[in-house]
Amino acid sequence: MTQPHYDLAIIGAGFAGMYLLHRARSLGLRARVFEAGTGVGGTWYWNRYPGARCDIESLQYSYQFDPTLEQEWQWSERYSPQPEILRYAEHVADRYDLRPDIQFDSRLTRAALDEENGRWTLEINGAGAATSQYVVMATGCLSVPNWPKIDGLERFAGTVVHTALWPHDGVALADKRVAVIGTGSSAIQSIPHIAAQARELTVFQRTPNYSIPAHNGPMDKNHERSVKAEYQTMRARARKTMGGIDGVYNQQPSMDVSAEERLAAFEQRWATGGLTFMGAFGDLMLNPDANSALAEFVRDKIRSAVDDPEVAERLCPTNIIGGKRLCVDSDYYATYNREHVKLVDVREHPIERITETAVVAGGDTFEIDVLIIATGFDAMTGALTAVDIRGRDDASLKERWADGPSSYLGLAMADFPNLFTVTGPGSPSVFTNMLPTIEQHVDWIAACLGYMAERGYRHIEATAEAETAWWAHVQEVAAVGLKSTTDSWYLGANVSGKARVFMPYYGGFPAYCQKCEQVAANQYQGFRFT
Ligand code: NA7
Repeated sequence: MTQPHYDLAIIGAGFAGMYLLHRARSLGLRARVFEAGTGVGGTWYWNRYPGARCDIESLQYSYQFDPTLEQEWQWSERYSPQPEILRYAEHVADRYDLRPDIQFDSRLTRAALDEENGRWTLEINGAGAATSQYVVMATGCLSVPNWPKIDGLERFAGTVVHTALWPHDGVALADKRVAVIGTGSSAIQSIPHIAAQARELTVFQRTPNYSIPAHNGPMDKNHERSVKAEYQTMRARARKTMGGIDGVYNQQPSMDVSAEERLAAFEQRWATGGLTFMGAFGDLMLNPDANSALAEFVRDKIRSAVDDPEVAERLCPTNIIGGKRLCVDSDYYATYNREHVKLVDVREHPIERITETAVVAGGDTFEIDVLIIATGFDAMTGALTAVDIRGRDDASLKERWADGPSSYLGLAMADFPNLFTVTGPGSPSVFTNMLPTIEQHVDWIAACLGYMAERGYRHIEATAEAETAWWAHVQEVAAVGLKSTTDSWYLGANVSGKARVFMPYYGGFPAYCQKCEQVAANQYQGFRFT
């Protein structure tokens, strides 16, 4: 049977894949999206755990390519919950009639370059399915769940769920004895909701995290009106910030002001809530003393929120604040004041094994009905190395990245012609508001494909020199300040056996955009066309 041939195969129907399909149509390309799930939405399709919501305000975490969509869509809360973001994704799919070109239940398992005709051969769900001139991996930065290696996990006879693979029909938690392993953002968002339903909740914590209150609530209609009245101005302001998030960022070093002034600024940020907390001063991620003053401020907040001083101390992080991604919560710390909620520090009481009915840690047996795994993701590279990608001379991307990834601009790799990544390693991605970042990448790729079509070019490939130079710059920038001094998933430190290499670009969204624009303006400098 002859396989269909496409100009462009897009892998993933999250926000990146959907927007790229929309752009591809406007370029007249025959595009097909292959999506592993049964619906659109990517992250918001998979992560359905209770309490899942965006940690960036919805008026900012939304598409800006269509001003009519921007104006018409109404968010109900400051930080929208997962079901609403998923509805938004579904609305976008319908509004731009994307579904006819999206193939669901279709996981890309292999993509191999056919060097003779310069096409990619794609295997979907393990079988040959299509060929395509271009392939764009719109597979997300946090899409491959990381499972802990715990003796006996497969023996547990109750319900086991990973937060990132939450069943569509939910998990029965009411009156159950529940355990959560992990205290990252997913756990911190879900724990108050789980506690509200469970009979007993035991949280197994390896490293405490810093979490800032969301102060979430219904959308303030006046605020919405004022943002929408000047939406483009706000978006333009956001693009000039390091993280692509509009907000007030004070550049003044905290060590230049008195302790009282510092405290007042921290208090004011705490009252505002959210990720711009770190924007209180300019030196918080540069100067260890500044960072430790802020960390102590948050620890004091934890101590005042949690009644039992021992539990409070266990919840207090001691590492750099902002080293790992900051969490944004609603009532996380106060949840530990509830009688039926227990916190187990697995550094003191390591999880020994899981039996058919219990978690055994530190010699104690915790009988449970439901085990919730909130241990995060094989971040940034996981979804790319999960596919057997074969480039020039059968080069395997997975093998090439065994000692850590390397990429030109997080967009393309040498020896993998006509293959692009959206928000790949080496792009600012997870340090930014993902929606504008995705749009910037998609716009860049679309412009590049348009440029090639106009000139009759059929192949584009990053040069090894450009890739090496960019990656050296990514590493050089990562070493600035305190960010890379903490074990985190930015470094691959959360996955056992994964190479420790700092993966996202830490030079900021504006510098990155400027570089991408320069590359395009200089006839795609660092790329080779044929
Ligand atoms: P994260 O932030 O990677 O958190 C995972 C948590 O699971 C973290 O507390 C880990 O502790 C813990 N973990 C991982 N493996 C184990 C084992 N084996 N035993 C005990 N605890 C473990 O993932 P999330 O899903 O919460 O959030 C990911 C991102 O999604 C987040 O940053 C936002 O951007 C949205 P560790 O810190 O590694 O000691």
